[in-house]
Amino acid sequence: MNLYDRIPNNVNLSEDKRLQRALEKWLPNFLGWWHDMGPEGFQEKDVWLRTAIDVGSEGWAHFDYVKMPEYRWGIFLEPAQPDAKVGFGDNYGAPAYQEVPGEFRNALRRIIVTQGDTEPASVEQQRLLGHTCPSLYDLRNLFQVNVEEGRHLWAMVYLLHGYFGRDGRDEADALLERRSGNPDRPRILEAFNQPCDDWLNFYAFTMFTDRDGKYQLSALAESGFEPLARTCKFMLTEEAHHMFVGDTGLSRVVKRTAQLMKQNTDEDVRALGGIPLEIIQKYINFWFSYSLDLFGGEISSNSADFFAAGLKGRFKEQDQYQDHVAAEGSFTLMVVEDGKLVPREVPLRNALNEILRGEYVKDCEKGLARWNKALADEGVNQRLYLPNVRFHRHVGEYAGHHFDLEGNLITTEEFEAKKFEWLPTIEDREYVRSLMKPVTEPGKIANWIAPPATGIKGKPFEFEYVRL
Ligand code: BYC
Repeated sequence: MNLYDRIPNNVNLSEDKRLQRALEKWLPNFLGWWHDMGPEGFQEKDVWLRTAIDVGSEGWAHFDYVKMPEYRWGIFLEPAQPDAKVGFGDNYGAPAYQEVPGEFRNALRRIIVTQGDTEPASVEQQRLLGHTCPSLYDLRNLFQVNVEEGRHLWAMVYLLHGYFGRDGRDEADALLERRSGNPDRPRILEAFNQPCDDWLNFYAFTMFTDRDGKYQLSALAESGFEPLARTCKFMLTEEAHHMFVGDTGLSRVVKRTAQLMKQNTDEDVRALGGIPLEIIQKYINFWFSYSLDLFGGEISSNSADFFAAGLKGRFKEQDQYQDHVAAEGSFTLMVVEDGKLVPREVPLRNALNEILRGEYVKDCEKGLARWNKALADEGVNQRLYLPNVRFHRHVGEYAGHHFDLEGNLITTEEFEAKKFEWLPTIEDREYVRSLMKPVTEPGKIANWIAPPATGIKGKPFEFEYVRL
């Protein structure tokens, strides 16, 4: 563990001078990007942050006040497994790849670049949120998420520099050049070009979009390219907190709305400064559907190729499956043919995006159950739900068609007539934004959200998580 190197790492960076020099050259570019595109207005403030210092399950993180630009972004991989094997696909059982196999080079680089691109993108999307935080606790959580996305970028850049030579270095540079939402040089995946400019968006993003991260990273943690697998395994440790922020954040908004609904049953919670359940539902519809797109097409030869090559597995490939070759078998999904939804059987390997998406949906449903419990606990009868997976899709079989919230195929006219009931309107967004007034006194909380059940790492909610 080289914790006090310029780039903290557990990969013996100081023994690989070429790589060390390359990464040290990239470091000031990263800091320049962080300065320009990281959280605006808080760079000089002390934030009570968790920093990764090890990879063990116990005591891997250290908590203290840090100014974000001084955060120790490090490169941490889970320890190598002796005799690691390719765990699935056509090369199942062969020794794991320690170097990039020539025939898979492009595919692997593309996966790593796509993963890497999401990390700075999310920081860019969230860069103005600090100005409207509902509490110091939430402000700190935002910054925690941001610095760790920065570290996840480092993780992918390490792989690009360490294993892909010249074109890897070029790709690492390009990761700092694309910009979320910029029409000329957008981020690669569409969810990462959507604005995330209020805290309801932030919680929905960390609930739904970060959760795609969990599933993609889990699939890559199975990879036969061992450096990628080891990197992703450790990234997943940090990712859990990001989803916690989203899940509990939405739960707290729902709880507060329910409390306000009870205060005055006849009245729209708007009159009391709350966020109506209808608007929360529209934000769920929006971010859930965009996040579903992140799994790629339902029928995908890319996913079949990635699996065959042993690069990207299924969720919990080793624990959940017996047959790791999956060369036979099929999967039935609904497709649109001649204006109708009909079942189609496709080879299992071509349906792996859809299978991963299915795991993700099950996980999201648990979040919905928690929020609905918050409603029930407050004695409110209304419930929140996930729209059908076909609703509002831009990638895959359902893109180019319209579906209602139950997944029925509808016409463009029918969709246009209903979309304001299903997705956030400009007025909804403006209303939510109008509530976003910063609350920065320790222990205080904005009116539209309930306080958290507990603070962070044993500290109370009243703790001064950010010194302003
Ligand atoms: N947007 O065979 P297809 C995270 C493209 S989030 C735009 O259907 P494939 C995080 C695709 O590139 C996790 N384009 O899909 C969260 C292909 O292009 P070509 C990020 C898209 O390739 C919050 C074509 O459509 N990690 O970590 O099997 C904060 C056909 O592709 C999209 C990863 O994504 C889209 N949504 O799967 C911070 C893992 N979807 O070949 C971080 C790495 C597809 O026609 N990425 N296309 O030019 C992958 O494994 C795959 O690239 C995807 C797509 C799962 C994204």
